[in-house]
Amino acid sequence: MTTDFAASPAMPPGRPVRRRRRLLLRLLLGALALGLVAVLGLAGLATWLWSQADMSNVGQLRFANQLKIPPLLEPRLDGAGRKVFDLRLQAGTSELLAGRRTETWGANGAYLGPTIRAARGDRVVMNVRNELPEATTIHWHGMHLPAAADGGPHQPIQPATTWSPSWRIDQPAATLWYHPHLHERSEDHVYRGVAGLFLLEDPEANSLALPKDYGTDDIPVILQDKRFDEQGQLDFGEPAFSPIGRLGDQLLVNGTHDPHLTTRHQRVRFRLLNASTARSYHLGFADSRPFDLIATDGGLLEAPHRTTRVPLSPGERAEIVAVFQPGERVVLRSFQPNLGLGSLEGRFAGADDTFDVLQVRAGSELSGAPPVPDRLVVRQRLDQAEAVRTRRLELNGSSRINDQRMDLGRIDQAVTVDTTELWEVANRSGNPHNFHVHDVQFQLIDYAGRPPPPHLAGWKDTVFLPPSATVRLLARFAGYSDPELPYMFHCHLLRHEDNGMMGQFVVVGPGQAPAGPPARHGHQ
Ligand SMILES: [Cu+2]
Repeated sequence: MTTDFAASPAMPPGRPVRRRRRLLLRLLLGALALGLVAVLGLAGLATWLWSQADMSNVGQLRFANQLKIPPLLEPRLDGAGRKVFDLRLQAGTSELLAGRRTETWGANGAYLGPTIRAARGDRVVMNVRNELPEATTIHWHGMHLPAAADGGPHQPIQPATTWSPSWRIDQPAATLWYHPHLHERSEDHVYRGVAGLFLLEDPEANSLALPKDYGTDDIPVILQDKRFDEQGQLDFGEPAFSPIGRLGDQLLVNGTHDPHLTTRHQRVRFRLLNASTARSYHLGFADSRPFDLIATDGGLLEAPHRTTRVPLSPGERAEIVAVFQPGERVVLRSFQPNLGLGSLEGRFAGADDTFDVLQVRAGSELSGAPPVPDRLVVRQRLDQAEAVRTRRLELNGSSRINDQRMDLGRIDQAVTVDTTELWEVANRSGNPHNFHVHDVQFQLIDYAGRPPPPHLAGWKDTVFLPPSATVRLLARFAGYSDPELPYMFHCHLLRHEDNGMMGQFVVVGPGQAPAGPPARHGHQ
């Protein structure tokens, strides 16, 4: 090094080597200082992002607003004795935050939609009129129905047109819901506000001593997180590094910000629906009082499960019954959800977030109600020995199943009608996912190698899958076959679904083949 230096003809006289060394030392120190500044800057940025990633409204609410209850949609009977429900999808403005008008979408109103209620055996007709500025769909989440009525990406409803599917309700009492499912647009349309409950009743459930007076002691709790910009409009941006899409820092319950519920009932049933696009919740009361979990996605459990917490990933439902004392106030809260992630990824996926959901204000006198029965329903058990086929589905990255992105023109699986199948679903990524199948309710054989815990032991249509977890489920594909029109299976974290983490299956008659690639009319 010094040799080269000494050889340089441009060197001034004197002590070039020492001067050169001094210069090098200064450069080195300068570089070190710059590096230190950069490292500190990055650390500062990382710390800032870290601190920003932790979201909570705990301690910030006054519970100032009475909880809104979505109205029940009254059907009319047509000449054939069918119950006809009219839904009108529309854009409008809503006062989601006090004093602000936010542009939103809804059904029969500017935000969310009415609660639909039907009973087992009813024949229903759903008239879905699209007054929105773009095509969308309405999918009946959790419903057993013909593929043509399913409302997936193959049934787009163009603006200013009406879609009128019809089917017969043929499944147990349950808390289902409806929401858009347009190809690549589900997250956007649900986030804007199109969603509602679809409650199913049956004689067996009605005969049980459970709170069932809608809006009185049977309370819908539709959970959605939102982010608002400075103008009070829905913010379509998202927090840095989120592996699951948009996460909001404000919570709405039935479209109500900062809500409370006044009750005159000692026992209250809450129908919890996670209608968020990405956020998982971990629900319980702030004082950790026990409550009874009585139902999950597909309906009542065989027996109530006494617990203090219930996890709920996007699309999932849970029904709980809680007991209140006269005059007390207690907060329903979402505690930090266990997403199965490390502390770094978890923080950016909402694992450190806590939200006060709803303050319950019990009146000074409460009308009593009998305790939740020890036994609820007798549930038919699907038998693993009857499974005619095992399918393995691997969730890869944040946009693929079995290494393929969703293609509306490709049928991924063909199932024979009136058979039971075993599906093995494996999360092979470092991201959290959940798995939803259309048309059926399923039963878990095992969850991450263990017997399913009580909250996953009943009928399910959506199940959370932390990284590396595998779940084995049984489903019976009864009744409806259609070699042309597929149903969907997908991740219900809607960004993942929109990115392609979805596949298609047809249910065919015995010996029948799929009718070939479906028309790609769902494409935009
Ligand atoms: Cu996912």
